[in-house]
Amino acid sequence: MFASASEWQGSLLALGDPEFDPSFATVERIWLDDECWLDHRPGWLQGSDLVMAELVARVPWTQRRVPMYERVLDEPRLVWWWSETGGGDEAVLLPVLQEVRHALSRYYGRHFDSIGLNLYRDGHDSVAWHADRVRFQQETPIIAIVSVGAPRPFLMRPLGGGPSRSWLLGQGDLFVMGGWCQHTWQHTVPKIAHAAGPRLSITFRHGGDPPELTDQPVGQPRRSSSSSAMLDASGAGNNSRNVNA
Ligand SMILES: O=C(O)CCC(=O)C(=O)O
Repeated sequence: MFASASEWQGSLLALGDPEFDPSFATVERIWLDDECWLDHRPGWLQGSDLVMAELVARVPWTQRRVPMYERVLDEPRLVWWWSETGGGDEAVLLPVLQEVRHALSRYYGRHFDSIGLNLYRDGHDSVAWHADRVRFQQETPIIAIVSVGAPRPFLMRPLGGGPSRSWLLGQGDLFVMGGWCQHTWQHTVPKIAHAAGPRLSITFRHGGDPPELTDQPVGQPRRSSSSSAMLDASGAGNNSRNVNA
């Protein structure tokens, strides 16, 4: 099993002091439909292999167990979670991740207050189709993911049917889901036959509960009269990249 930083054979080219572009100037906004958007910037976090190696080595990874088909099985990935309001030892996190969190808060106008880590050790590790439970607390949550390590396919599909869309995420890529994504779309990191190496996703959320033990089925999309105002206030309702920057 992949267990220590020394086993991580990242590209030497990607090693170096971690840094990122806090202006988000080169982020591309992709509209999945009228209400759901993504922000994507390949290679946004530089020095990502160093971040990967450090996190793998210092995080006290948790193996959660999930009830499945009348049995209790290991969840197919390792996780760890920190939040501003309690939970997780901040000393474990690298300073650059807190800098990323603050930069995301400034740019998106939301107070990102938690950082969740998912470690996919090899192609057997995965996360099933789901939408984040934070949708039960917020209408238009923004979830930002910085991926490090070997790229893995990340798929999204509309709730209720339709073709899925796929991105390869790893090596410092930034991927942000906003608008109604958590209500009307699902996402997954599927198992693959041959992973080039481990991948770690660093997820930034605001105002939610700790991550759920199991991925829950997506409920009906919710709508309210305040949705437009919320979208506008977050910068999610228009194409401007500079709102709250
Ligand atoms: O690893 C990823 O990119 C996805 C993680 C995810 O879906 C989650 O934390 O809910």
